[in-house]
Amino acid sequence: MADPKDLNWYKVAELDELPDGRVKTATAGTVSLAIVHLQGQYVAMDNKCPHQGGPLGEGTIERMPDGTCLLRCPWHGWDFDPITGKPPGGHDDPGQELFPIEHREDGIYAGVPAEAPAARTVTDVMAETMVNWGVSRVFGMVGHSNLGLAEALRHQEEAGNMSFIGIRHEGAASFACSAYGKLTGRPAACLSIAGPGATNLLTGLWDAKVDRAPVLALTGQVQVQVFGPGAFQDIDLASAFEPVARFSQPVLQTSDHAELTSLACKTAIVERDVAHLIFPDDVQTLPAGDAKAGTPSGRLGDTRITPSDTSLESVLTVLGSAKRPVIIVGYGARHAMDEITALAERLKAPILTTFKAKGIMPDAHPNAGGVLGRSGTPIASYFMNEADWLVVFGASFSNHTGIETKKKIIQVDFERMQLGKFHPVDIPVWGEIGQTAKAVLDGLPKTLPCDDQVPQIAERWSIWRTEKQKRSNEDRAQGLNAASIFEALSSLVPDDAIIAVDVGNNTYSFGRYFECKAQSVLMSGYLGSIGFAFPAAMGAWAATQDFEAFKGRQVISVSGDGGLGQYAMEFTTAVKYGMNITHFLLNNHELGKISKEQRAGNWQVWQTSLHNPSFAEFAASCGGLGIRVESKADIESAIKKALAHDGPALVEFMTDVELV
Ligand SMILES: Cc1ncc(C[n+]2csc(CCOP(=O)(O)OP(=O)(O)O)c2C)c(N)n1
Ligand code: FES
Ligand SMILES: [Mg+2]
Repeated sequence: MADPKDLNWYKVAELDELPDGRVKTATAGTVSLAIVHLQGQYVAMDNKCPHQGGPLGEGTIERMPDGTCLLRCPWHGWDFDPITGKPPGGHDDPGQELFPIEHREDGIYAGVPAEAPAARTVTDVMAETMVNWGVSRVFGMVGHSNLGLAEALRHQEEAGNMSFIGIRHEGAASFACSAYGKLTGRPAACLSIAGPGATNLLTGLWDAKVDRAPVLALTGQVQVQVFGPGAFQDIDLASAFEPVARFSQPVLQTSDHAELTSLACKTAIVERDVAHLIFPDDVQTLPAGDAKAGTPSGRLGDTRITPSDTSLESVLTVLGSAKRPVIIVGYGARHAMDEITALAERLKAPILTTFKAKGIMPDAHPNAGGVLGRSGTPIASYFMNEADWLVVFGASFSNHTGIETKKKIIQVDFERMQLGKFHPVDIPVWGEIGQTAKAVLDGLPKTLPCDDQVPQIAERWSIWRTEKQKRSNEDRAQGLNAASIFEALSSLVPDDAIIAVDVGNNTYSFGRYFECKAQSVLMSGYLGSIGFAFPAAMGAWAATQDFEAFKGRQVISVSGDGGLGQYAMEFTTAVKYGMNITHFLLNNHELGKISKEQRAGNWQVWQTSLHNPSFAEFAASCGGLGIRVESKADIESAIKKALAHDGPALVEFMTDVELV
């Protein structure tokens, strides 16, 4: 045995804690020990049973008919001599490793050798590579089949390169990553175990995929040698993730670990899609020696591509003679609004947005025509109907937006597959959106024949604001109306807040009534998943910590009671990590949108009522601020108080299901 002076000593039991004839588990540094107390003697032995790693400290000491005692493993009953740690029966098996014990005045101590510095593993190389590619945030749950990888992520967190958020449901991790990617264009990673942890990730990953957000999914897996025959938590992850992940590969002993990770990160960033790595348990801790980590250097090109001269000519010819051109922007245009706004000002034309792009054009701008479509305003639909040409930047022509396909259309997009996606357009233009808008503006003739539509925009807003005011005064004595809530939020939410919305009538109302200044709006667009808002706000909050450009921006989420019910426990995650998120809940005790659909479709209203807790009390019991609002007079003060609260807050508005 080593010289006691070279050992690290840890207290493993109080003097009177462990009755004679008993065993318990104790941790000395990072070494797990079984501490035996038998016939006045203490023994410390390696806690891990050599069979399958069962915890001997949770076993039992049994007295045999011949008077000898045996320590029995709790899992499958292997026996050990409690004093020597050897198996009974004179095997030459060396038995369990023993560690020296000291009886001191204040307790029983065990001495364990000082830890050797951790050897660099393949997952260390992979985590370093992720960091080099800008992955600095991981949401997930650590567990049995990802502990080696988790250790590598922990090393990166300790070095200040990465931050980890432990969620309550893996679905929240992938939604948070999706929102993080939608907001920043950069991937965060979500971590899960094999089997159920991995399958829980799928909804949020689909959300990211269909809305073109980069995400890195890291799933644990069973050991390589039990792949396939249906071992515990062994599901075919490659097949389960195949349709959602643009890149999905198992990490094997023989893989080029740095390059595999670089390709995963590159796919997520360039394709704006899901990349997935599967980590078998036994591969995660393989030694990597001094293998170099991968980097993005020389692997990414400039994205500012300009359209061809021919495409530009066609656009300029049209706009040189259009009478009432109208610009429509989708979320893909969000980084090009300076150029597009300049073009709109020159054309004296309105800019309408899709719902997903709500907020990328401030509603107060003289050229802003608001949101088009089902969650939109009559202003936007008026201008679209009156237009002779629609100039569409970075929109995907969803049914929800309903861009009128009978109109003459110029469509500009960075992605060739997006051009004429659902139907032909008159002029498809392939180019980066900002570059294209600028080139069009620069090429326009000095005088243009188009109408000045700007005064009409102001008139239309005035008509709509009068209508909103009327709705905000409605009261059936059955709860608050949505118009008055969003009227108050429009004036009180900070100009540059990040707002994650959900799905349902609450979200339609947000689209119609909330007037954006410079807020960023995040939503589950094409997937349209209820439950998105709160975990998305966690993702947005993480972005405010990770990126200079988002620092200090207030994070808000809005949902209905159905939506919040799906991920409500994540409120505890927000409290644990001190996330400054303010959630506004429209509680109508109903899947309101579905009842409305049942009525509209001449169905019976069936199974849409909800039995809720007091969400305000729930928020408070989680350790946050919770406020319940029942009267219109209290709306503003509740919003102000919640926004001023430093930490997670929830305002529960008791709303009228009909007044949406
Ligand atoms: C994951 C998921 N399940 C079901 C739906 C269908 N769905 C759309 S809106 C909605 C009702 C949402 O209710 P609530 O959050 O209370 O919003 P409200 O319409 O009452 O404002 C449901 C169930 C969905 N979009 N996503
Ligand atoms: S793990 Fe100890 S007997 Fe199986
Ligand atoms: Mg509801």
